[in-house]
Amino acid sequence: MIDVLLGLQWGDEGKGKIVDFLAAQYDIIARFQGGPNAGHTLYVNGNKVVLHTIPSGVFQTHCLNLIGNGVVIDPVTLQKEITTIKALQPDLLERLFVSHRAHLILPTHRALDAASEAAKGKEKIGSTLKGIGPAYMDKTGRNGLRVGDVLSKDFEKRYNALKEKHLQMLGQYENVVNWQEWEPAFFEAIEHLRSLTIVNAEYWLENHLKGGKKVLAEGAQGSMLDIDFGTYPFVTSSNTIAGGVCSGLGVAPSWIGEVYGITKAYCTRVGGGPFPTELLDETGEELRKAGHEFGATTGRPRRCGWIDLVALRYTVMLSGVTKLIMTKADVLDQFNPIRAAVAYKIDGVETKELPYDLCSVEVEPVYDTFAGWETPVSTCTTYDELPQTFKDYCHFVEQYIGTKISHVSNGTGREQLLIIS
Ligand code: 2SA
Ligand code: MG
Repeated sequence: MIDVLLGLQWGDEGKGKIVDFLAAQYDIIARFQGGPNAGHTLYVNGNKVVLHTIPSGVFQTHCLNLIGNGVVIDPVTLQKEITTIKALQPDLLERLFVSHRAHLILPTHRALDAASEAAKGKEKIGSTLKGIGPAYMDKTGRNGLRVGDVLSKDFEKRYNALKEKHLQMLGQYENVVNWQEWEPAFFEAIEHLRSLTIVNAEYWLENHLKGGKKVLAEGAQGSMLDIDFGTYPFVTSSNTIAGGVCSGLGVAPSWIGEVYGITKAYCTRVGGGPFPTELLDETGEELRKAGHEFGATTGRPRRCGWIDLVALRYTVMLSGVTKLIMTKADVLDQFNPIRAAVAYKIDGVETKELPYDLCSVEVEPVYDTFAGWETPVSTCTTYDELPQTFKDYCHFVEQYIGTKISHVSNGTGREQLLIIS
């Protein structure tokens, strides 16, 4: 079977830590979308490691790791990441596999990302500037270069042809970054990419599945950043919901089993776009401090607010989440009261459904209020030890969403994860 793990908010729900924990039960961890815009943070033997392209199963020595066809790969970032991880995990390359159908991010994709964002001014998406949008545009525009192409004799010719197209596009922008200085590292990284294990991943996976292996599909970004269902146009360029797994790995829906959905006990967003429960006051600032809410890839401060159950119920529905995981519960220790949005008021009318376009309407969140626990939960080692006020909060979330919470993360440590069911 393939189980799926996804972020249910705007990313940074703590997917890296949970995959690292769950990986013990799986044989293969596979990334199915996104690219180096992701930042999955893991703590391994006290070392903080941030993964961007490589699946979070690399620190479980029995796990094979697959970068699927739905991922866009920046060869330079990948090479750097491999060098860092190899120092901690020398057998990495024996357990890393790359789909030949995954698309490549070129230096000019990054230049286009930067130019397009700069031209948007106030309307900018808040892209990570990793070239994600332009690379996916070339994929759907049928111009892209794929991993399999690096094995072809005329790779450089195809690269130059695509670069020419990009240069024409870049011609319409005023300030273009000096992408030429990125080219030598790009070609060095292409050489490195050729040395990796490039596989026909859909057959590779099918063989493993038929052989009884257990696979975990690791999502990146979050469901509210999904290209179709997120807060468009303030989204990323891939399908981040469970539907993306089949097209992003080449597996049939009948293989999908459990869907783990991760939510923070509160909510964050990095980049532009609507965020109904955002707190622009001191409480928001306190949440950012207590939760160390800064982008794992760009270091940008994350916007913070209360949990948004309207959005959460929507994303649980979209992916058919079977197990809900709540992370960063300990961050709320010092807050009293705690709030959760249970409806949106739009033009004086309350709704529990996500509107078509959150950008063009004025949304006033309707909150339910809960007593805070005002005691550190990070030292609890079982769910039973948690304060009753905390359990009441969890129970309310479960009731509202209609899905049970299976795990609560109460700290950054690998062992700080309470199993409920
Ligand atoms: P992009 O780069 O084109 O995909 O950006 C489009 C939007 O998607 C958001 N996005 C993210 N949001 C949260 N976390 C992400 N990963 C990094 C992290 C981000 C960072 O883990 O912290 O370090 O800043 C991520 N990647 C993309 C992005 O903010 C845009 O709103
Ligand atoms: Mg992240």
